[in-house]
Amino acid sequence: MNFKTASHASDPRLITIGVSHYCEKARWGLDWLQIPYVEESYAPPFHRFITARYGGSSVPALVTTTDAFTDSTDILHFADAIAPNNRRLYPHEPQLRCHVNDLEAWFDIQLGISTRCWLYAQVIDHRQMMKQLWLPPNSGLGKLAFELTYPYMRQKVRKVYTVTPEGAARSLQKIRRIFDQVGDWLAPGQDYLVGDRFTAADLTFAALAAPVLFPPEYGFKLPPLDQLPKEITSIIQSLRETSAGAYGLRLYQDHRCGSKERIHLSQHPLSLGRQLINRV
Ligand SMILES: N[C@@H](CCC(=O)N[C@@H](CS)C(=O)NCC(=O)O)C(=O)O
Repeated sequence: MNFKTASHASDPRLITIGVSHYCEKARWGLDWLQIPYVEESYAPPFHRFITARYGGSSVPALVTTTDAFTDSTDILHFADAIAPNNRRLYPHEPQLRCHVNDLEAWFDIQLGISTRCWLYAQVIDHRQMMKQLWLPPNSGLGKLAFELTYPYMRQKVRKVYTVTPEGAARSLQKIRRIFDQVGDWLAPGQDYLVGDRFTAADLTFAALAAPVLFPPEYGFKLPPLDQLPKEITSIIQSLRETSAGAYGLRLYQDHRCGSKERIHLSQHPLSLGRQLINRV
């Protein structure tokens, strides 16, 4: 792969909150499918100024010269349709494709929401940790904006994502059930969830499980495990040791190309976000 240091005006823009696992799903998809793009990363709630322009609210959003996609699944489908044949994330065979779509939707709705709730419950009150997670490095004025908006955002996150001790406990139970189910689906010797190739089902599982696995290859710099409170690390460790956890980490090791090569492109001191470029 050849990564250059300049973008083309026609490259799609991927609007993200860098740490978001739904954004990681889209970013990984684009990296895997070898689609050049520029990532524009914002601390919440500033992403909304951008996503609103394209008829969306949440991130990721992918903006091309002709279209805007405001959901991670739509982004993967769009990218897949223009990607080289040997990288495709959705099989051509209708039955396999249907199975991949079902699993992706299930992970989106059940796993992604639970892992987000559980992790936020652990870290949302830790101001410094949240600054590290929400604020891209060298974001200039973003630091001041974070200080001003953090109390509001903390309340908002608690309310919108039901981040309560009970919500976190329920989420962890659900994560364990999903991990058990995925472990059962992976018969011995079977490397992937559907057929014998890496698909959007595998990618979605691993990206949305990342908040409870902390894979080193994640496409945004996560704090090292030893910086996290002990109770969190022991849960992460126990999930890593399950067969679904090991499978998620293996997918990251074997298939998460691109995350190391992405480089800073623009670091204007007044920028609230950052731009990253990935050229293939
Ligand atoms: N179904 C959406 C979910 C995306 C999502 O929940 N994004 C969260 C970040 S993890 C977000 O943007 N939250 C802030 C907001 O809604 O304004 C997708 O797959 O793209």
